[in-house]
Amino acid sequence: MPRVLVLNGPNLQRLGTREPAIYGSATLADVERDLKAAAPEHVEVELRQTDDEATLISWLHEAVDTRSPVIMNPAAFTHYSYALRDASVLVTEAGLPLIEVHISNPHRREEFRHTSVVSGVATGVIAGLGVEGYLLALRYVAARIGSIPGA
Ligand code: CA2
Repeated sequence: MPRVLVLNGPNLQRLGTREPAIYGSATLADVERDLKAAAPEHVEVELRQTDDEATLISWLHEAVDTRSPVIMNPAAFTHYSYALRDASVLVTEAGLPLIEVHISNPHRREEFRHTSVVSGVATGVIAGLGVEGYLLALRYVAARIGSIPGA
């Protein structure tokens, strides 16, 4: 069964516990539940979170090796991790979609958040639509999963 990896970067396990004006009140467990409920029967969704850059990179390598499309909120790594960007290129160059998701709109926030080193190599970017962005990304990926060789 094709599997979509939903990868989340540092501090996102705290979602729903503080800064609700920016990130809303849903937790990552809520996001996981909603994604699994929204996924078509033939599509598996696996949500993961890590605070560790190396682990996030290894999950992108795993996505390449297992032909898994990726939805990723790289959190603060977005703004400076060239290693994450390089690993993201491996995903998209393998012909797999990688959708970058941000719950908030980084462009409305501090200057340092205006740069994403991932966006330039992502398939697409969804930002500022709250946790619904994950669902929109899944809708996009699920609609195309049948035409991704090996997925
Ligand atoms: O808007 C997003 O989804 C971000 O990727 C979230 C990151 C931030 O560094 C990016 O600039 C934009 C922050 C994740 C921290 O998540 C928390 C959520 C709620 C409470 C505490 C942390």
